[in-house]
Amino acid sequence: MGERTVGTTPPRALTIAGTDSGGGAGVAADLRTFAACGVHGCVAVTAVTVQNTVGVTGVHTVPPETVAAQIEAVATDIGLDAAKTGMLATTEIIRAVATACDRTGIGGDGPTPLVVDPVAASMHGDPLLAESALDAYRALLFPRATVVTPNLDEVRLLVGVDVRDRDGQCEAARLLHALGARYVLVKGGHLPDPDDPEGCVDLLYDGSTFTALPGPRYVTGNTHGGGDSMAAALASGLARGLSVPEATALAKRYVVEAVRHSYPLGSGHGPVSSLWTVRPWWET
Ligand code: PXL
Repeated sequence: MGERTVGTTPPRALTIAGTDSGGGAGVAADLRTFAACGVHGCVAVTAVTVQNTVGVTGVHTVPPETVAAQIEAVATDIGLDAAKTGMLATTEIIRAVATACDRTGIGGDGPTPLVVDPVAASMHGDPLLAESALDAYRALLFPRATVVTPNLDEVRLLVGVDVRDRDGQCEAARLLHALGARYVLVKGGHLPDPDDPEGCVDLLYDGSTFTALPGPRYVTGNTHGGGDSMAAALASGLARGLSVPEATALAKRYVVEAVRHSYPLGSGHGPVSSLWTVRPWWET
């Protein structure tokens, strides 16, 4: 048998996000999602969180220049087909991310699409972002974003709209789009009406057209990491060359299944299963 050449480079995506010691959210969820979507995942760690399924008890931020250096190291060697941001923690880190993105062609007019998931708090309400950093999100990241993916708590913080129904979702999408993102995805997971016949509706807006993405609403407290997985699946679709509407529709299908396969863990909120597509290799 002669020598054989093996392997072709898969699509490459970068997550710029924090770690979760409980393994449910942040970098762990993003890397699992990239893997499930057939994408090679790179990582720029922004913060280390001390947490379990009950809550976050500590946050240790990474120096902004180290965050920027991670982004530049992978962009200049490995190359990137898409990037996403998760927990960015402080104004200084947001500023460093914006500068590094500009240098490496991520977001804005650059060739690499950027998904901005404006993470502000854990599902227990523990803060993951300095309050003073909201201005930096609005001024520095939204104008560079291909898509922003806020949940309704983040919408309230960013544009001051208390969304209760579809009209509120549209109003919030318009205000968020005016901040400069090319697309806005206002997620409906936190909508107050559990009996909506359309289930859990996310709303995509491109500045002129609204697209509703309905999906079933499952009764579970185990949705930790759901938003991260949605944004990472969306980035994976973009890395594979899909349009934003196509990638969003696929990400919605993916995350619905991740929630359906969510599981209990510890004594608090368990995670969605971002590897629901994957079987242990010995069973394949
Ligand atoms: O799911 C949002 C999120 C993102 N990143 C980190 C988190 C969380 C939620 O807890 O801990 C690191």
